[in-house]
Amino acid sequence: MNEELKENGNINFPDEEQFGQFISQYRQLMLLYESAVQCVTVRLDTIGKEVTIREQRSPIRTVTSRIKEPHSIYQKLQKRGYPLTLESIMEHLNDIAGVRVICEYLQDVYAIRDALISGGTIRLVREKDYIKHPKPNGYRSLHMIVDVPVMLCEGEKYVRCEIQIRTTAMDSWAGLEHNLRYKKDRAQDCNTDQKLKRCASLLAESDSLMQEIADELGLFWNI
Ligand code: 0O2
Repeated sequence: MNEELKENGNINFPDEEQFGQFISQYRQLMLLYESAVQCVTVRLDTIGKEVTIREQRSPIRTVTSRIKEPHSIYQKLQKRGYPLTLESIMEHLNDIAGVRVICEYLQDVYAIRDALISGGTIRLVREKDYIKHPKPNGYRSLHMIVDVPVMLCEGEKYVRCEIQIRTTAMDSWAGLEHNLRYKKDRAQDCNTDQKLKRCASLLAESDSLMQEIADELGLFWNI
């Protein structure tokens, strides 16, 4: 972060002490986001284990998480015209803490979503359903913005976190597209974009068929 700020040079700190204070507060803020990620991953772990005991299968393939890098924080704030301050980070960015859940079937996506917010500890703030409403490029995933309780010495604090839930098929597409296209400065290429979109449709068809098979076998669960 220090280097980032010095490089970009868009914050003027009157002295080293104030700069040091900013860095210390930034670290505390990131600790909050790390704790939020832990809270979500622990809940997901429990959901996975509960369903495995009941249904003899785990609906969750993998859970990954990340805290947004300082340069990405800076770029996103700058792109949207917000100042690089701690208040601005908290107010304007929902995805400093990010958790991605990869699951087996389409129905698992929504069952995991429901299980996460059942009980009310994790509070749903907003949802973007790019599965029911895919992005024009073919991107599919369920995005949840949630508030997660984090216990601090001075008491409980709710911290924002983004959870992306998708099937393995959606994830394989998103991974490749992320490398090829997303935020890449390559020249627009209609042919590539159309092919990528076609791949997304084929994978979506496969997800629907796999769900049909799961339905026929009665692989349904909810919490
Ligand atoms: P990165 O590099 O993955 O970290 P918001 O402020 O939440 O309303 P935002 O941030 O545009 O607006 O949210 P949105 O649309 O929910 O997308 C957030 C994240 O979803 C992205 O994070 C990507 O991880 C993923 N995503 C969205 N669209 C696409 C896409 O077209 N292709 C791929 N591969 N991933 C996508 P970041 O921070 O933009 O990027």
